[in-house]
Amino acid sequence: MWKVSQVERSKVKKIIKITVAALLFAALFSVCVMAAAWYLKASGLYIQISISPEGIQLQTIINPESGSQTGGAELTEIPSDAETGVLDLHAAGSSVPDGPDPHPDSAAGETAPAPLSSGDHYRTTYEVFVYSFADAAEGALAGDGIGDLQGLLEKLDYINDGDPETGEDLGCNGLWLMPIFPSPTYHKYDTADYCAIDPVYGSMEDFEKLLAACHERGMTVILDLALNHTSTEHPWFQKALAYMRTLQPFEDIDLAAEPCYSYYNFQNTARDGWKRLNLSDSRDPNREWYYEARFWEGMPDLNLDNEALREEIRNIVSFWLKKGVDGFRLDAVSWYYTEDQKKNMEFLSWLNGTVKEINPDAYIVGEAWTAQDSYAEYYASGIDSLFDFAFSGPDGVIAQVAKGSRGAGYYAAMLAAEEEKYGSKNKSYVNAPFYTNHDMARSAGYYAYDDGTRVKFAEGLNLMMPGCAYLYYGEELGMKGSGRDENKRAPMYWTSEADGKDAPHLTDGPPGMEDFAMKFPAASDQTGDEDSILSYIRQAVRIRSAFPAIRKGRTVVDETLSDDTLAVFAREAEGEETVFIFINSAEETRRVPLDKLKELKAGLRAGEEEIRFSEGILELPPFGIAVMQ
Ligand SMILES: [Ca+2]
Ligand SMILES: [Ca+2]
Repeated sequence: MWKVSQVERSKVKKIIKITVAALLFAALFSVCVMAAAWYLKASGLYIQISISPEGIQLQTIINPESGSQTGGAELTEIPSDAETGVLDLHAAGSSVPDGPDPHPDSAAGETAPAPLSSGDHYRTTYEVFVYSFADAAEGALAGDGIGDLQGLLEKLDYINDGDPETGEDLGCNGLWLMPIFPSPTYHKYDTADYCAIDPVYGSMEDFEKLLAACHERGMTVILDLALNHTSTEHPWFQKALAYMRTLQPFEDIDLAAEPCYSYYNFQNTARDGWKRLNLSDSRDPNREWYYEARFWEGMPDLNLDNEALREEIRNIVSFWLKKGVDGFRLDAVSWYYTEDQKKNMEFLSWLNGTVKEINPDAYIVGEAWTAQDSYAEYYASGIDSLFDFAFSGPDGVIAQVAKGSRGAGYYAAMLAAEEEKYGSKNKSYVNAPFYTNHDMARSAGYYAYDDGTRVKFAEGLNLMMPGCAYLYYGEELGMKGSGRDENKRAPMYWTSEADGKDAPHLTDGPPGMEDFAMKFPAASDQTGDEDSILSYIRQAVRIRSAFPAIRKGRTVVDETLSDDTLAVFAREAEGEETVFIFINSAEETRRVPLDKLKELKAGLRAGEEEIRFSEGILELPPFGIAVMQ
């Protein structure tokens, strides 16, 4: 029998009383919080708590519905501007102007730009992996499934048809060719001869034809130059090995006997990052030899301290510059001297001086895949550009904003902050923004369930950055490719039809590439569809070309209008008309009252809704970008 004592009964009553009181209190508290939130929202104010490495910040945000002019606290320190003062496009409390708007529903208005001078480095450059881009339709190299220079020439109109009035090309005015020199690998980052063309890609004559065709179209051509290492098949390395095989037991190295020995780093003890040499036919079987090879045994690191090697490098850059090449993309500059940034910068300064002495208009962009503060330092070497890794890849600023884990305000604040950072190292630096490259997973895989809106928006963010912006081939289609490197370098998706007119240009892709299906349609199917990713990117490149201030200007954030998901900033460049860029990263339309800007010059619509400017109100749909003046 279960018995309850008096004492226990009173205990139970007490517990019930306390529970009821606690529930009543919790309900009352919730009602108070909801009422407070409703009040703040109604008065146009949100409060957001953000936790960042700088600490916890309380941030007030404009209510997107009410459009109230409450200012937002800045996300990161934005450089102040003594000359122009704080940008303020719409003072709080000012009224909407009267009268009809001259461009009530306009998203066009940009005009065809004049070609740039060869010394103008503020471009839009297309990165091409020749192997996978286009197989020739005619000639000796046609039909082998490997892209070549002739195939690239046949498809050059796709990149730039030389007529700024047409809208059927991408409109890029720069071309970065991934390595085209003879090499035993498909990717060709291990060079066997720096002054020749890999026969799989074509002849020197093919290259000269391509270069001339690019220049006719106002495009510059930069070559990928890997100077951290060569191929083991390079004659320099082979000569060094041949010499070492002649060494008698315990014979000292005679540096004068074979200069190429000093082009590399050899030693007799094993170390991390060094590979053992196979010298089975050596006359000195008592000695083991190791050579520095940081990336892979087929890529021996060069000893860039060697004066004779520097003379060879001078001759190599001179050879290409005299041919008319416009500059170089330098591979792996942070690896030149292992963990020695000072020496890397010394070599870059020397190389920059050497190149500019031959052609002052030549352009150099370096790949230093490091933390932002580290690659920012490299600007002090004097080279024009460094790839802006902080904004790139699946975790960079661009993808974070396109995913929604950060807002457009963060993008603008990061831009202003990095411009200050790079400019403090070299006043004439040219930023090199890019979104993805041949070493990164393609962006179509970054956003689950995306219908293309986020892929477009992200590339729009890339192409609205100042400097020389880079576009990796196939990203304008939303091509897929991730995992192993070969997948990131898949055949350009010209057409899905095996017998279509673009079919002869289809390549087979690198050996070892996995079989996978594309997510978005081929180039032939996206052409003519005004809502396609390709059409969006063609438009973005055109806007970039039409407004020099977008490319050359510095970013000045309007802190009154900007908030977490709305970026409003000016681009100001000397001698160019200032433009104002509006970016909405929110999932709802923003209505921005403006009384100082009169014209919607261009718009990038990632979704279905149009961008409108009417009666002093800019209507910016989700993931929309507007350019105003
Ligand atoms: Ca071919
Ligand atoms: Ca090295």
